[in-house]
Amino acid sequence: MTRVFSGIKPTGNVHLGNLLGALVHWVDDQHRADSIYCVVDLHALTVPQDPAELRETTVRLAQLLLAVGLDPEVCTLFVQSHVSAHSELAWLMECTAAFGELSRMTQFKDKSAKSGFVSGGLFTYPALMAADILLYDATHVPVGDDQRQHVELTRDLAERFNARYGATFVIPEATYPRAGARVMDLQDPTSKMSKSEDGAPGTILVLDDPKAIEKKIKRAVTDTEVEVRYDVAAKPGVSNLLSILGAATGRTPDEAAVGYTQYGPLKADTAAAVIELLAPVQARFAELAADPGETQRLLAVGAAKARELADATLARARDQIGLLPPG
Ligand code: ATP
Ligand code: LTN
Repeated sequence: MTRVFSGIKPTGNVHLGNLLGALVHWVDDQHRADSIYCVVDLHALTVPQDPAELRETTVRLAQLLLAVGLDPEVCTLFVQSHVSAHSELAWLMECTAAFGELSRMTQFKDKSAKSGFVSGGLFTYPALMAADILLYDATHVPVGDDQRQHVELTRDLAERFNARYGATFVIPEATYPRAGARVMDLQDPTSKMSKSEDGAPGTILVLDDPKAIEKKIKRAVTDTEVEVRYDVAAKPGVSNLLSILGAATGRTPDEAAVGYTQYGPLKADTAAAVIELLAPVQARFAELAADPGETQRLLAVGAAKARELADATLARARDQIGLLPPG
């Protein structure tokens, strides 16, 4: 049986990179495999959060995932902190992980070097992520390339736990989106488009209005040639527009390039395609945002489904490691 699990943090704004690089694949996967998706709010706590803002971002992200096409009748969608087994198994995973291996996580090294306050949670973050995945006997974990090391660690922890205490966990495998699924920043096409403050000119947010999208794409950095062709090394800006246009219209970047001889029409058509791609998502989001009670209800249903699976795995792990049953 194939079971997919993935998570997304409720921080920042969801952008076109998240949508094309991850979320559209989640939507596809839900029809092919038993799929479980999680808004990982506990992971957001590794850096200090404003409480009201965190609550707001968590609901908005869930609404956005529903708007993009995750169907709670088909997949399981829930908020991490609603299923307490995540925190409990995370402790068992922290005690299974070695200090040295957590110290080698490049994301920890990068993030801790950059921030003034380094929480203990930032260090043990990968143990919580391992718990997320292992609780559901996930076989496949769709993630970006930056999460490769964390999924490797999850496999190591599962294997170590199984070897020490007997077969408990399924060993998961990471899956990565197809090459070319990486959306780059419109102003700096050699770095990936990333979450950022509202209004960043290089990032298209899924909830940007058509005017903002047009403006950002019109101002996208290209190059001094005039030829339209897909060549990431020589023409990163134009290639990024072609991959966006291709992804938004179900074509490869090379196919999308056919017929263009100037940058102006390429930009205009890319903007139009992105606006058309996002319009139904934005309309569904507006409906969901108008009825927060319905989102709460759907998340409660998701959490109940998730809890059933997670509690069973947690009970197995508790038993194997020798914790006395509560009776
Ligand atoms: P950021 O660095 O902007 O915070 P992120 O990768 O940390 O982005 P996540 O919430 O961790 O954001 O990402 C959710 C998913 O979106 C991940 O699977 C990630 O690989 C994918 N993703 C993020 N940015 C891009 C991008 N520019 N192109 C394609 N996929 C992306
Ligand atoms: N660490 C991931 C988010 C994440 C996740 C997970 C992804 C938390 N738990 C479990 C897949 C499976 C990130 O920063 N993108």
